[in-house]
Amino acid sequence: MCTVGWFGVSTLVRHHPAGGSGEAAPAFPNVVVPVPVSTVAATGGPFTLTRDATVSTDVPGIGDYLAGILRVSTGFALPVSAGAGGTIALVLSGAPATVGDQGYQLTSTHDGVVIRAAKPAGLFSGVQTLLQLMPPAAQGPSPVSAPVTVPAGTVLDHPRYAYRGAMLDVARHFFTVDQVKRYIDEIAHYKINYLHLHLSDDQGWRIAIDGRPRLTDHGGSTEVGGGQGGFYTQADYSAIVAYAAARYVTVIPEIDMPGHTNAALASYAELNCDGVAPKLYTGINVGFSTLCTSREATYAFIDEVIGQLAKLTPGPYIHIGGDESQSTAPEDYVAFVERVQKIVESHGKTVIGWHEIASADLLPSTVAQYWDPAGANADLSRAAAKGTKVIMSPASHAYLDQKYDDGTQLGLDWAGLNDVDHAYDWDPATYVIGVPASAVLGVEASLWTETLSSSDDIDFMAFPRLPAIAEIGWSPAETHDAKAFRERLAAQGPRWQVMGVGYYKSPQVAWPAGS
Ligand code: NGO
Repeated sequence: MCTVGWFGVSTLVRHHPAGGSGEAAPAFPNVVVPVPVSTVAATGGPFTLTRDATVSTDVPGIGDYLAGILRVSTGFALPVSAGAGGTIALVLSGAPATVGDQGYQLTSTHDGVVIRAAKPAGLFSGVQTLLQLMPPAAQGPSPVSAPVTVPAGTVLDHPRYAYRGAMLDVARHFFTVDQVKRYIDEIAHYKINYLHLHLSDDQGWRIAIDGRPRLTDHGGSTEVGGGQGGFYTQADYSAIVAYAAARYVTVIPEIDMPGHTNAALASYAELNCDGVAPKLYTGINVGFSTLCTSREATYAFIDEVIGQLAKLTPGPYIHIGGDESQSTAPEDYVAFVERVQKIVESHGKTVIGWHEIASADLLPSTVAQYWDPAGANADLSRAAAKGTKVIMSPASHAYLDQKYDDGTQLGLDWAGLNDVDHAYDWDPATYVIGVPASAVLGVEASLWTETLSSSDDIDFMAFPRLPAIAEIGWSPAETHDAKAFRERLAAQGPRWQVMGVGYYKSPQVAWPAGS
C-alpha cells in the first residue's frame, strides 16, 4: 500500500499494525536508510520531544551523543542519566535475541521512546534510526521551533552482514583529522561500522612511524597534483581511532604493498632493489612501483611499520593492500604476501588485502577484498572454497569515486558510470562467481581521491551512493527494492541540507522541494 506519509514522502507499508483498538494506525514512514528488518506502526502516537524530556542510558557515551545532537537542534536541556526511566531510554536489556550483537528494538509511544539492545553497538544503531525518524531539523545546527516528533511504532532491526565498511583514500590527497572526523560522523549515520583508511600509496605516506622520519617528512610532503600533502602524527591517528570508536566505527589502517609504494621507496633507498630512491610522484598512473621483495631490509621495514600500527589499532584488522603489483614478478608477489601475512599475525592482527592476495596461500583468518567489476576471479573462488572470507567492493557499484554520469566533473570512470540506481543494483551474495553467500563477510564503499581534495568533494561523491552501499550491507536481501529505496533516499535530502552535507542531486531520485 502506498500512501503519502511523513515529509510528504510516499511510504511503502510492509507490515500491518497489530490491531486491537479498532483505531487504524498511520503508516510507518518509509524514511530510514538502511531500511530496518521490520517496522510496525502503532496507534496513540506520535511521541513529541518536549522541553522537560530526559535521556536515560546504560551506555553514557551513547546518551551523550544523542543528547548532544538534540540539544543543538532544540535548545532543550535534555539531561542524561544512568539507568532507565528517561523519556528516551537506551537500555542494554530486554531486547529480543534476534537483534544479536549489532541490532536493536526501538519502541515509540506517545509517552516516550525505548531502544533496547544486547550490546552498545546495537544501541548506537538504534539511535541512528531514532534520529532518522525525527524531522530533518532534529539533526540541524541550530534550534528549531517545529516540534520534534517520532511516529508511534516498533522497529526491530539487525544487520545482514557484520562488516559494513567505508574506505577513504587519504594518500592521493591528504585529509586532515577534522575532515576524517566529519566523514566518520557521516558514515555512522548509515550504520557503517568500519572505516578503512588508505594511508599510503605512490603519491604519499600519511602516518608517522617512529624511527622512520623520512616517510612523513619526505614521503608525506606531496600529493596528486603536487600539493603539500600532509600526515598524521601517531597522536592524530589515535584521535581519529578514538573518535570513530565513540561512534562504533572500527578503524582499519592500510599500508599498500608491495606496489603503490613510491612514497616509501622515495623516502628510503634501501627498500629499492637497485638501492636508489626514486623521485616523489604526483601523477595518477599505477603499477610502476614495488618494494624490493628479495631484500631483508624490506621485511625489517614492514615489521616496524606493522608493529607500530598494530599498537595504534584496537580493532582486529590491518590491511596490506596487495593490489596492482604489476612491477613485482608473480612468484615474488606470492612469497611476499605469504611472509607479510605472518608479520601481521605476529603482531596479533588479522590481514585484509585486495583480492589479488588470493594468488598466495592465505592464512585461515586472512580476508580478501574484491574490487574488480568483472564478477569472476579464479584465485578468489579457490580461496573462498578453502574458507577465505571476502569483503565485496566491486568497483562498478561500490566505488564512490566513479562518475555519476558523463557530466560529473569529479571522479574517474574506468569502471563505468555509477549513478545511485546502479550503486544499489547488486547483491554481495551472488556477485562473484564461486564466492558463495557464506563466504561474504560484508561490503565496503571505497572512496579514492585522485580527483578529490576537499570535504565538499567527499560529500558530493559519497552522497547519495554511500547510503546505497550501507543498505546493501545492512538490510535483508528480501527488502531490496529500488523504488522504495529511492523514496527513503529522498527523505535524506532535507537531512543533508540541514546538516550541511552537499550531495549529488541524482535525477533518479525525487528530492523534496527545497532540499
Ligand atoms: C583501483 C586501484 C586504486 C585506484 C582506484 C581508482 C584498487 C584496489 N586499486 O582500486 O589505486 O585509486 O582503482 O578507482
